[in-house]
Formats: sequence, structure tokens, C-alpha cells
Amino acid sequence: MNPPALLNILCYPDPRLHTVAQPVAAVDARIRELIARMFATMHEANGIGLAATQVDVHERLIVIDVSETRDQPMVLINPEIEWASPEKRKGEEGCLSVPGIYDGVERSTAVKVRALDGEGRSRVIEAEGMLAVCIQHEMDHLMGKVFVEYLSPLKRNRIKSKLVKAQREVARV
Ligand code: K1U
Ligand code: ZN
Repeated sequence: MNPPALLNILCYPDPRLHTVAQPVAAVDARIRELIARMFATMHEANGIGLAATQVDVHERLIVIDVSETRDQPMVLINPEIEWASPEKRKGEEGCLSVPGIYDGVERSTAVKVRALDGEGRSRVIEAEGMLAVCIQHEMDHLMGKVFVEYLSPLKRNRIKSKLVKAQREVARV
């Protein structure tokens, strides 16, 4: 069987990254194929997470693998935060839609999330550390929010200009 076809990752400041995703209506063959393609795309880009929004699909679907061995895939469909710790920590984040930019974002250190898995079964995930950070980052994507929106307007505008310039240069060659 052929490997899943890779998807194009939208790059900030593409306005489609600000679309609010709709719930997945049914975990069917279309969604299972999308999951396989999102994992392939995330692994190829050396990411630890990917939200459907980033591949221009505006449905509430996230894939994550924060394991060092890259063999602990997690699928979160229609995720909802049930609890977020009042304790927060600032940590360095990156984003496949904001290539080459890393900066500090304050997040809850632990979260409890209810979601469907890749087979459509309801699951509760209790996460801390990098998994908790990644879940919050990806759930922001589903709400149309990119991590640079936590930064100052000055930093955000510098990032925007840098990426627009880089994209223009790529388009020229
Ligand atoms: O949403 C994305 O674009 C994926 C993003 C997830 C993420 C990384 C770091 C903190 C929060 C969320 C990435 O995978 S960025 C690339 C990456 O592999 C990475 C960057 C910094 C730390 C760890 C991993
Ligand atoms: Zn991201």
C-alpha cells in the first residue's frame, strides 16, 4: 500500500489559520484517511503535534506524538478541556505554521481533556508536561489562534514581516 499523501501546512500570516473549526460529525473513512495523512505530514515536518486547521481542514481534529521514539500517536477528535490547572508555567514553543520562530508562552501545567479517539471512542486524557502544552497549543489552532498572538504586537509584527518576506522569496524562485 502507498504511504499516506502529505498535506500542505498553512504558513502564518495566512488568514485561514484564524478559522474556527467545526465539530467532526462522524469518525468515518474520510476522517481516518485525514488522520493518516496528518500523522505523515507531522512526522515529515519533525513536529510533535498538528491541528486540522493547519492543513486547511476546519474540523476539530488534532494529532500528537510527543514521545522521543515517535511511536505513541494520539488522536483527539472534538476535544474539550474539562479542567486546566491554575498553576501556569512559561515555556518555549514552536509551530509548524510559523517556521523558525520560537518564543515563550505561559500555559497551564496540567489539563484534563475529553475527546474521541481515532475509533470514535470517548476518552479522558490527563496530561502534564510537554503533552499538556502541546494539547493547549493545538486546541488554540482549532479556535483560530496561533501562538504568536500571545506575544507583544511589536514581536508579532516583526514575525509577520519576516515570514511574508521569506514566502515572497520562495515564490520568486
Ligand atoms: O502545532 C504545531 O505546529 C506543532 C508544534 C507543536 C508544539 C511544539 C512546541 C510547543 C508546543 C507545541 C511543533 O511540533 S513545533 C516543532 C517541534 O517539533 C518542537 C518545537 C519546540 C519544542 C518541541 C518541539
Ligand atoms: Zn502550531
